[in-house]
Amino acid sequence: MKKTLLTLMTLLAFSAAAFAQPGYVPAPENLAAREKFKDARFGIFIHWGIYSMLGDGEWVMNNQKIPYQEYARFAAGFYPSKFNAEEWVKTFKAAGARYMTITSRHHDGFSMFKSNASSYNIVDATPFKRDIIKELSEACAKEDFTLNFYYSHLDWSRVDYWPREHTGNLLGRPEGDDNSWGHYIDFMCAQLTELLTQYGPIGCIWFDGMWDRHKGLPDQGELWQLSRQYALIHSLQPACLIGNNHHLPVFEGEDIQIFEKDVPGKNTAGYSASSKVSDQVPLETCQTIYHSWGYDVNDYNYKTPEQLIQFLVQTAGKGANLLLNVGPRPDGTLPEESVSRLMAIGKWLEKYGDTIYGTDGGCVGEQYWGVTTQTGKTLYVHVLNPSGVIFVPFKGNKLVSAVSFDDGTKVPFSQVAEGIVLTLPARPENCPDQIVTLTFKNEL
Ligand code: FHN
Repeated sequence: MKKTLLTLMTLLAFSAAAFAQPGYVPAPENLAAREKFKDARFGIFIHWGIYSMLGDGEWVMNNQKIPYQEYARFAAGFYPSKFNAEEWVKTFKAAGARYMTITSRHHDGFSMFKSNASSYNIVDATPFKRDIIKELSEACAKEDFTLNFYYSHLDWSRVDYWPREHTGNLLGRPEGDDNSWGHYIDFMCAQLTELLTQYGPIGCIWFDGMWDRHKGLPDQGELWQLSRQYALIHSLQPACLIGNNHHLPVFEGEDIQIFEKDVPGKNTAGYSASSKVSDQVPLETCQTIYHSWGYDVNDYNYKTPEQLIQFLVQTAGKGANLLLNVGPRPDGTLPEESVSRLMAIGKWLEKYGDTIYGTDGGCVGEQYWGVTTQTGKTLYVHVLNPSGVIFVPFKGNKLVSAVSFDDGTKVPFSQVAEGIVLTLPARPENCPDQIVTLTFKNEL
């Protein structure tokens, strides 16, 4: 049994390398984009589609078993009268984010952009008739803000999404035929071409949903023809990063690695059981602001601003970006509960951003008291759990100074063979992260 599992895992690791974009060599502009991405550390995720009208999250179609033809009728009632792309982008900038990733098409199959590959899109199928992706691309360009697209591999509306496997089986779709799958892949390639030619430079294509078919089987990349999709994206925009939330180790051809609801290396949410943390590409963790991704009127599980700030720090401590999700209302507004949390993060980043943006995950791994980030000769000690005296297990470089990041006052320390002992000053009230700046003699 153990042997079979091992063989499967070896096959999986092999296939990951073999079936995505074999021999992929990132272009110089792609490598530069990776650096920019890594330095950004914080982005906003947007899950928005016609499902927002039902206020029950983005899986409502599948969960409530809404027949696909009936679901499609919702499009005719979608009119986000208060949508304002510039306001959104300004809000995200004020939150301290450096990019946004929006669902151009989620699993329900509805395209939030003008598409010639399918009339089931926001311009052709709704009375709103405005291409919100176009408006966002213009607002992002104006504000010098990076725009990324989430793109679902999984589709609950199309008949050519066939054969079906784990989800979308109870939505009344007829069976496809032998040509269906190839047709579906052609359709996705046509849409990816549109996304990469209609909206200027795009920071990243963020795939999701591949886990719906043949999850865990070694030929998964081949089944999805990732090599074709990845080569297409990289040929249309060499600087565009590819990420794929397949919950597996990174595939050759991917430029970032994605984790869901967990910092890299952890698996509390259950999506990362098979994800091996890559040391080759930048990392990103996506997280919700409440439980759901899409707008959900019954979701009161809002994380506090302190929890969100601590999560941002924890992801940075693991050398990863945080992609924090907001689910806009059907009228195009961002829920106040979300905006107030974004503003709290923005205020915090305004003061403490130097310890997050442009840093690497610290060489001192996660400790009982918190995490570290670093740049040059500086190690930022982020004390997330209130402590009086802490031990930082770091050797081999002489500590020159230890100061409180808040006001530059000296923090008493002693350096011994095994590491550094810091006596922390009194912790300010409601402080999510007490930061001590350690400066060493040599580069870390
Ligand atoms: O099924 C989706 C879900 O709706 C959401 O888009 C998240 C975001 O990471 N990803 C999927 C589950 O892995």
